[in-house]
Amino acid sequence: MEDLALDTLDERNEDIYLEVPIGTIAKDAETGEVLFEINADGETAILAKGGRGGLGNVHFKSPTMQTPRFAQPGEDFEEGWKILELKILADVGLVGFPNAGKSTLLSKVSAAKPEIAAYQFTTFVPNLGIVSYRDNQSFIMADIPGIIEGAHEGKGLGLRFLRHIERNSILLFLIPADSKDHYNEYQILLNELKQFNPDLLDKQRLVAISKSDLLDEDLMKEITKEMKEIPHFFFSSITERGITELKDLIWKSLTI
Ligand SMILES: Nc1nc2c(ncn2[C@@H]2O[C@H](COP(=O)(O)OP(=O)(O)O)[C@@H](O)[C@H]2O)c(=O)[nH]1
Ligand SMILES: [Mg+2]
Repeated sequence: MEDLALDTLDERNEDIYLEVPIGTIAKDAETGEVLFEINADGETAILAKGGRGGLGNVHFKSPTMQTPRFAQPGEDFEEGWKILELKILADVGLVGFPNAGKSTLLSKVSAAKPEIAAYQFTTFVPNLGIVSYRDNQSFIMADIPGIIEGAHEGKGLGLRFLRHIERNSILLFLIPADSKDHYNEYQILLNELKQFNPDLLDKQRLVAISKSDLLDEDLMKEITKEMKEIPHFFFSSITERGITELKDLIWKSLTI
């Protein structure tokens, strides 16, 4: 017992619970060591251990000793920086406004059965699909709910959508053939991502013009001119035109 007169030592703080999404990894910030993962609903783990509380001097008060000058200090607690991060969701995430054709593409290239409709918010949560690729290889594609302009400001459900985008290794932007201004639509999407988290622009990007069955050669040339120097390719989930090339391109991007 030490000669301490700290009533505060008697404080017994409650445990602090942080709620995290499934797929959260806890790491030590200094060493990068993975401490644990939360992979199930309701799972708990200790991020930093608190010491057992001490006993303040009032605890040692007795009839013969009204003002004890000693107290029992609490045990040491753990202190340090930890990182909580979400695991990568998929190899490639589809980015686009509602109706860009994201869900249709995923259903075409994988066994996933996302809802498809000409309705803005068909996809509320990311749908994952395994895309088989040549010689028994595969990659995972995520159909992320459509971004709406102003998503970064928390408009509508946008913010939640943007969080999903953080969790993909490469991003495939879909600009539908019938967009009024393809170049501008791409810039708006980029801007939404940047406003939300500038690091998102460090991710590898592929740009595709979806619903290309709506285009003839002349219109394609026009779009290519419109897109300026931004590399892009055309595909259609309906006619499957360009789908093999699309998979090749994704695979190439994932393996460099
Ligand atoms: N013409 C044509 N329409 C398509 C194509 N892909 C999707 N669509 C249509 O576009 C609408 C929106 O598609 P969806 O996949 O739900 O878009 P999402 O909101 O980006 O997931 C639906 O009516 C689809 O049938 C395509 O390759 N060609
Ligand atoms: Mg959808």
